[in-house]
Amino acid sequence: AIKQSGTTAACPVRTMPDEASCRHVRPVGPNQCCSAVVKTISAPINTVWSVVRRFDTPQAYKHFVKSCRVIYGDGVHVGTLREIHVVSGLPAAHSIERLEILDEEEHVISFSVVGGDHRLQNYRSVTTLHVSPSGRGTTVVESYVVNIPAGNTKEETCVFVDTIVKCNLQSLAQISEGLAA
Ligand code: A9S
Repeated sequence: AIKQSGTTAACPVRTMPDEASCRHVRPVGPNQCCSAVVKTISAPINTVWSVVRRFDTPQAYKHFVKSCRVIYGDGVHVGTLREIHVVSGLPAAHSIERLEILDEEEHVISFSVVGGDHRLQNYRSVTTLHVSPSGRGTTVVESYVVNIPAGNTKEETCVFVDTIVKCNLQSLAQISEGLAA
């Protein structure tokens, strides 16, 4: 359920762990939309984190990313910039992204989109990892806020981005479960 009122919105989803909620609530403007995707992975949190924390190599699990290079910073400090090149067939060729949070203790990573030739202006995501209720796996929560592109509806924008995020988390699960096996 997505609640939106004025310029602030919470994007909690039913399956989100309680301790995740505060990380995934932030301001959403009238021309923006937000959503969150939750995925349970059968691998230890440290294994999943070892893949997710690598701001310099998102192509390790994001299939839409063809290549990535760090263009500013060291890859672990806030303010690091990366340029990704996207596989063909998508409505974009490249994107410039800024590391906003890399919290190794709390397992939080966040980036914002600051440039590129695509239509996802002001995109910002926050990804948090949690030990799953069973104690053996990991629950991943990825939320985002983005401007609604001119000519698109809020629903269209969310469907487009949710699809990409779900693909990324599915691939993250496959890779992490392979590493843990
Ligand atoms: O990379 C992510 O974590 C999430 C998204 C939604 C990335 C989207 C994207 O990289 C494309 C896949 C190229 C789609 C950007 C920034 C814009 C797009 O249009």
